[in-house]
Amino acid sequence: MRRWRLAAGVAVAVAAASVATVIALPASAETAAFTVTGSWSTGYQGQVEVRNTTSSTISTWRVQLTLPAGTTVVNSWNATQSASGSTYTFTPAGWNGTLAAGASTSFGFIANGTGRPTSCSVNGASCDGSSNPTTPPTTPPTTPPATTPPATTPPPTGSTPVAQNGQLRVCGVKLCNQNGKAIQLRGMSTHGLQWFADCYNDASIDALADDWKADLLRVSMYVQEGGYETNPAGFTAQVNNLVEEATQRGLYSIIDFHTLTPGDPNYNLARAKTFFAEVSARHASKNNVIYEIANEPNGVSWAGIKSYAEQVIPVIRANDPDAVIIVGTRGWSSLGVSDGSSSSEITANPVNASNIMYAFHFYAASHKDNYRAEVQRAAASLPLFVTEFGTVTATGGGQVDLASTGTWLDLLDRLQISYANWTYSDAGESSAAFKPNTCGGPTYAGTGVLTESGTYLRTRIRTADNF
Ligand code: IDC
Repeated sequence: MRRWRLAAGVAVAVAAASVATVIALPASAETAAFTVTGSWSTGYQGQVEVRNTTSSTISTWRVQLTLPAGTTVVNSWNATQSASGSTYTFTPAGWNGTLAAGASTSFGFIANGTGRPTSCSVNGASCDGSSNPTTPPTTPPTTPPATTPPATTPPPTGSTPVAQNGQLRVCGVKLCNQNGKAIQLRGMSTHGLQWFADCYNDASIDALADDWKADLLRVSMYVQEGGYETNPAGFTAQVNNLVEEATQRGLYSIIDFHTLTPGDPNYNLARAKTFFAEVSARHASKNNVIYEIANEPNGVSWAGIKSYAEQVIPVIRANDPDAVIIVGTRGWSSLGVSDGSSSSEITANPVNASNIMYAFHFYAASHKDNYRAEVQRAAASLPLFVTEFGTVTATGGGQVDLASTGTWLDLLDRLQISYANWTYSDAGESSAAFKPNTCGGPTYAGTGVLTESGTYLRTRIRTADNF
């Protein structure tokens, strides 16, 4: 068997956002090198490059890393990941198993905790350079600049939502696929990544794609409440990783800049520009990324929201000119209704940009006929996207109102308005799709792990798409 070696970063302290390659690689074998591509006080982003330095093609690879107590892998991309205790096994994602002579591939992961791998193996062989005294150390490869993004996921193939629909665009008041056909996307929103990162892993996102047959994952990155503002590099990496996870499965992904308190998005204008410049550069070549620039503006006028949008949209467009961008609306994205206003203020003074949609959010137990009437009216003149809704009250808890939810979803289906449900998480609140304490796995598919709300949404979302 060919011998693989992994250079593991066991003893290297890495500064935030720096890149460090750690152990020397053998000169003539397949190799794998571990680097830390970003770190923060509570975790880091790791990357492993697998290289075939032999003279013949190899067809698969398997890397195992053991992490010290207190550090866990929360998600990974460009590899299939499984865990047994503290040992994490990474095998090809499906498209990156075969490596021609001299070729390489890389996969990445997010670790919660700061402990670097304590041991590693490749195809079952030890990969600790020190265990093989016959292997001479070599010079570490040149450190790439910190801004070099990890390999991004190639375009999807097959019958996934993205394979079928490709790059979306706004056509009149509808969302259209690459063939100009009006379509509806149905999916789920994450909860706050600062709280529920453990809910988003290979197996749970597999369940969303394969068992729920969803089209869409909304990646909800709070800005306050312990979110982005506390660790921009870490949260940006987390969002990027989840977009890669969605991309690997042919799902559309909404990048939600989850402003909530304070409600004026202009408070976060500088952060939004920085964040969207980074994520749009990273995902520019993808056809499945939708940008949602402000979750729920509140306590701010439509003019203030419009001004914010007209400063953030060009930042995204500079990198990713053809992506659909969604603008939040007044009164917690209620089209103004929760502020005693209406969508008329938007139609009278729309955002000066093309290929954009407007967000509408509802919580079925709180928002009923007058909100539905406004959505129906607005949908005639504004492209709408329900980027968030709950089956419960606006608190995210309380009674699940399936009657109102059903009426809402029937309306959205009829109007072909896309939607994402709050939340794909095991939060201890009735809006969560998973029962409390189920995100640790191992089971995410089926209804055994689901709440009343999750069971209902899975049933709705699983029905056939009309693409
Ligand atoms: C809620 C969460 C809850 C959290 C709270 C404050 O469900 O666990 O404590 O936010 O961050 C929204 C927001 C969304 C809210 C949700 C339910 O976009 O962040 O999540 N909601 O209250 N708008 C209307 C309702």
